[in-house]
Amino acid sequence: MDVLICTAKEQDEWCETLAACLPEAQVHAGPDAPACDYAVLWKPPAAVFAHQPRLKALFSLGAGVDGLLAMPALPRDVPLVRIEDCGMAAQMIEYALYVALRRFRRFAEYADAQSEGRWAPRGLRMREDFQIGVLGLGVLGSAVANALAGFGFAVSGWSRTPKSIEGIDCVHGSAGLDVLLARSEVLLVLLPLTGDTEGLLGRELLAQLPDGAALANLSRGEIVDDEALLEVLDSGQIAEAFLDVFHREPLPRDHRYWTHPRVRITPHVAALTPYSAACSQVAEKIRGFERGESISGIVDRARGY
Ligand code: NDP
Ligand code: OXD
Repeated sequence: MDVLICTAKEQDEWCETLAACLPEAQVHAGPDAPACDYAVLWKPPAAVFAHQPRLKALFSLGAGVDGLLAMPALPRDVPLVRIEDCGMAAQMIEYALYVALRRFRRFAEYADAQSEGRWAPRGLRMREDFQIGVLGLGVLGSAVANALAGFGFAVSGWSRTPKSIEGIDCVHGSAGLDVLLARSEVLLVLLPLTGDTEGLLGRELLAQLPDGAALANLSRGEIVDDEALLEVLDSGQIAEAFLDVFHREPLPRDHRYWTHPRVRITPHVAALTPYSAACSQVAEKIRGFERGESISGIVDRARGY
C-alpha cells in the first residue's frame, strides 16, 4: 500500500510520524509522489492531485475541510475523511474556559479600572446565571458546551439538526438562533465554514447579542462579517472579541483588528492537530478502509462538512 502525505508545513515531521503509525505502508512525502492508494493532506498545492489516478480515500489533517473542498482539482469521486478531535477538543475547552472566566469574573473591566487608578468592585454573580451560547454542537462544540455546563455555566447550543444533550439548552433553526443570541453574554463560534455559515454573523445577528457581550470566533474567519463586527465593537455593544481565525491569514498588518482596544488576537492556534494522535487516527481509518469497514468522519460534500 502506498500513502502520500502532503502538508503546507512540517512535512518531514508529519511523514515520519505517519510512517511510524502505518509501518505496513510505503509513505511518500510531497506533491511529486508516485501513484498512491491514500492521500493525507493539509493545505496541499493543487498539483498534488495531478498524477494520482488510483486514490481510494483522501484524509484531511484538520477538522475543517473548507480549504480542501474549495480546490477545483480535488478528486470528486473518492471519500474525504476529516480529523475528529485527536486532542483538539481539550484545547478548545481551554480557550473557551479562558474567555468565559475572563468575562464572568470581569477581569477586563478590572484591568481598565486599574489603568485609570479606580477602585471599582462589582457585585457577586452566580455561574448558573451566566449565559454562554455555543454555535456548532459537533465534535468540538459539544465538548466545549459540556465542559462549560459542567463548570456550572448556563449553556445553550445551536446546531443545524435538532439535538438533545443533557445539561445544554439545544436549539436549531433561525428561531432557535434568535433565542440563543438574545441571551448569550459570551458567544463561541465552532461552526464549519459552508455555504450556509459564510457571513452568518453580520449586522443583523450581531445586533441581537446583549449589550456588553463577548464573541469568540474559534472556527473560520469567513463566518463573521468583519465590518459588522468592527461596528458593534466601536459602539461597545460587543465588549470584547477573541479572534483566532480570519478571512485572510496571516491577518494583514494594516487590519483594524490588530490595534482595536476590544480585540484579542490569536494566530489560528485555538486547537492544533497533534502529530501522533492524528496520524494514529488516520492509520486506523486506512486499515478500516482496507478491511472494507465503514469509518467515521467522512465528509458529506453536499452539506459542506
Ligand atoms: P463538526 O462537523 O463535528 O461539527 C459541526 C457542527 O456545526 C455540527 O453541530 C453541525 O450541526 C453544526 N452546523 C453546521 N452547519 C450549520 C448550520 N448551517 N447551522 C447550524 N449549525 C450548523 O465539526 P468540529 O466540531 O470537528 O469542528 C468545527 C470547526 O472548527 C471546523 O470545521 C473547523 O473550521 C474549526 N476548527 C478550528 C480550529 C482552530 O484552531 N481555530 C481547530 C479545529 C477546528 P449538526 O450537528 O446538526 O450537523
Ligand atoms: C482545523 C484547523 O480545521 O486547525 O483543524 O483549523
